[in-house]
Amino acid sequence: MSQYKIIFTGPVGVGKTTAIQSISDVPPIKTDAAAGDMTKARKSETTVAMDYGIMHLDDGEKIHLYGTPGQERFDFMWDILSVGGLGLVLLLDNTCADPFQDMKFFLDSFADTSVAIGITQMDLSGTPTVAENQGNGAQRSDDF
Ligand SMILES: Nc1nc2c(ncn2[C@@H]2O[C@H](COP(=O)(O)OP(=O)(O)OP(=O)(O)O)[C@@H](O)[C@H]2O)c(=O)[nH]1
Ligand SMILES: [Mg+2]
Repeated sequence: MSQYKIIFTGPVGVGKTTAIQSISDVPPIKTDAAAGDMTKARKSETTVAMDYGIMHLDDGEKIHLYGTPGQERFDFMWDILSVGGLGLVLLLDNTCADPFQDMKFFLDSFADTSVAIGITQMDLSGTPTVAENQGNGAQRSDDF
């Protein structure tokens, strides 16, 4: 039986834990703890180690879903979680002042892997548009 690993990453509060919780076929494992710093202004809890879930495909294949912490002070987990990954889902928050800066930062931090980019909070902010996001992501040929 084939098994794959996909890593979800992106800035604090973009929705990594929520995304894995939404698509996992098993109750996800979360490591959220009370946020005690700037993050607290946005939400009460933040991931401190990882999220984990599983998607079962029809042919018996399994996709292991790993979510990183968003806070940069836990970036030592990013490398650990990335080992053996098929690719990366990079989530960007459309309500951020400059989501393209986050895009560049995370693409630089997770070099040498295939990336799919998802934009969250588009219900709260319609800009940048999907086309504008695609234009900025085109700096790496394997994106989108
Ligand atoms: N309105 C709106 N809310 C969203 C969307 N995506 C996620 N959220 C909400 O935004 C919050 C995101 O929280 P988390 O899933 O904990 O974010 P995270 O990326 O895991 O954050 P860290 O672990 O702190 O890095 C949750 O309250 C979600 O319900 C979206 O597209 N629109
Ligand atoms: Mg989280």
